[in-house]
Amino acid sequence: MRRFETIDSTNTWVLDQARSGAPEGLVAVADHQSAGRGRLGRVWEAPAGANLLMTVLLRPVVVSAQSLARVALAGRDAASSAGVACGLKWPNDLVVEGVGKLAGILAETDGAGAVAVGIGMNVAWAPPDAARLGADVSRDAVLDALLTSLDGWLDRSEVEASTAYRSACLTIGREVRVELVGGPSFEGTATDVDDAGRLLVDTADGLRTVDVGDVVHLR
Ligand code: BT5
Repeated sequence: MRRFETIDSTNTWVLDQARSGAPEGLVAVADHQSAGRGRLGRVWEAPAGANLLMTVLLRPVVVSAQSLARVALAGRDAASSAGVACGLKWPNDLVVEGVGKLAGILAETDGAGAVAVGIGMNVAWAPPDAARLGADVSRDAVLDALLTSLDGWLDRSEVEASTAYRSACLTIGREVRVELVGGPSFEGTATDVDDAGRLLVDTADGLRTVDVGDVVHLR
């Protein structure tokens, strides 16, 4: 494990290490990121020393959507061990229902079989309308719980992990508004997440499959 006081982005560092042949299981943790990233060029915010910012290198034999699902389940377990119940929101969020986003996950591939899966979890600080674990929660304890749980999820079969992901996913079964990147939005009932990590939405115009986008839970 590599710890950084400050770094641009733990995902960027792990991807660079992956390209140099680093093994599965390499973990980078930072107190602060000067260029923490979300999806689609968005910014991930966290004041220095407040939150959990980490990335793990995986070299999955399975598709990368499964890597994100396993880290999401481990993140949920870690939050639960800190006394906070959360669920998964498609495609990459951990949310506390009625409060807001607790964590975001960013899975990026190096194009050669490695996946850098980063998670930012709000521990002591959260932006307005987001959730956090609490100022008295230890980031190291959350990190330990997450890595221990992740070991367990990585040992599970694809079927077990995707079944667990589906049952923890708050989006499935919900009325949602899907906001496509730079495109129109539409509404429907989210019916499932397929093995490639795509959201299936039943709409008035038939079933739609969403690869990249954001969802708003409506009811
Ligand atoms: C994500 O993107 O949620 C993925 C975030 C991944 C961050 C981790 S930290 C360690 C590793 N290194 C990195 O550089 N990244 C990963 P997305 O779904 O695109 O959501 C981004 C949006 O979430 C932003 O546009 C804000 O609206 C919101 N946001 C930013 N910081 C937040 C925070 N701390 N808590 C809740 N929401 C936040």
